Amino acid sequence: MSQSAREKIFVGPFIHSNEQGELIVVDRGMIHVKNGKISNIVINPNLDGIKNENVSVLSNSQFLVPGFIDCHIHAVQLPNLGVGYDKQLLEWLETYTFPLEKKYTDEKFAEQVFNTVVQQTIKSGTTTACYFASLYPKASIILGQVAANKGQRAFIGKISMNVKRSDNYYETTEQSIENINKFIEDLAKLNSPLIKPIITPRFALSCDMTLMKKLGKLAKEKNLHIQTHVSENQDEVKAVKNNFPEYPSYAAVYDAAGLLTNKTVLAHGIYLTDNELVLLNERDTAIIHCPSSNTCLKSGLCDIQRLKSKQIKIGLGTDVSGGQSCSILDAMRSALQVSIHLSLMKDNYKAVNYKDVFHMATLGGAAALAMDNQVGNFEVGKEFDALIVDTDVSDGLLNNLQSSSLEERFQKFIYSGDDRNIIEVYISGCKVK
Ligand code: XAN
Repeated sequence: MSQSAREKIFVGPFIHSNEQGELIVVDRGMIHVKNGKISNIVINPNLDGIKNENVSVLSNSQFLVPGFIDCHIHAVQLPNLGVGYDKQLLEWLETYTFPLEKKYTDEKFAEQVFNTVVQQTIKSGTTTACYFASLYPKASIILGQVAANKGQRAFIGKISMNVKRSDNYYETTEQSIENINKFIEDLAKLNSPLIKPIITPRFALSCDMTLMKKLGKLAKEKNLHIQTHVSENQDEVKAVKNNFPEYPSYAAVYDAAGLLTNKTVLAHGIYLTDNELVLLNERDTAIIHCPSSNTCLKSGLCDIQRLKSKQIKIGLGTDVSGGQSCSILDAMRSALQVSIHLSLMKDNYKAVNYKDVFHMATLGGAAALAMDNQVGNFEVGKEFDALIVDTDVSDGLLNNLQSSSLEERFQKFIYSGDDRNIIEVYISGCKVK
């Protein structure tokens, strides 16, 4: 790509969050992008002397927002989207999920599914995805290749599980360590600055302490991110207590393995105790809120206001296919509804609002993944990962029957918009939709 193609100026309204979670609404600004990064931001710019060829002026119905960050999505589970919600977690895994995941020894199938996942998530505005990939290293590399080819920023997690199963859907400890090392090596060969490996023990019921400790050590040696699940379902929590009676809590099991770091994201966390939250806060470990999955699998209502009050970093996840949609916009709405349901059940409970869920889907997710110095909002020096939203597309569902302010149109998009309103998607300054 030529130098001028890597230089672009966007002029128009933009909306983003700051570290405090406040919404910043700019009616007219200029964002200058050079080599994928934001090089300058001017509020109420004067365009005199600026070369037209690189300038995109947004129309009255358009505005820019930072790209969405899906902190927890199972790429391999996409074919099960929308089915299997008659069961709860542990039965759901056995009945629907593991049988599907075993099919990824078929590399053609893997490529087909992953092309769809990456395409659909980009279309829905996901500029960074934190993927649970496959138990199989080859399929996991294919996911990395597809994300790199389509220009999505992604963490790729080859799943580790060494607890013996009668269907052979596990690795021995030795295979598991060999496979994860080879996976990390092969993923690096893709040579994409957008793609990173993430250490992915499935959960404490799929891995023994020996494997978890080895994975914790590997993450430390190679300074890698870590992802897993925690306290999603009451039967799961009981089973973990049963399997690891020597540890005081579920979080303590991970801590003993060295898996709780400032680059660890734990999906769900519905049933964490106050002591566990203190531990996570001390380790600067994030919880990823997966409201759609928590509802579909009837896992429970995660109280994110409680997590916030304990200063826990919170990101948002679609958790496909526990969750029924690969759109982070849908996850934002599920988060709003779960919080409203909690407020109906509890006295003096303040539900989160559209600004809070937008923060979780952008800068909050970036902080959860310890990459808020890189992405999440519009700041000079950060990567330009952004969406152009248009609330007046001809085939869209948003009504524009009366004039509304910029923030009202933003609200409409959060509550009632969809991928048709996301007309352009940029990742590291490159247009990918
Ligand atoms: N725990 C899990 N929870 C979930 O929502 N999806 C999964 O695939 C899984 N595995 C362990």
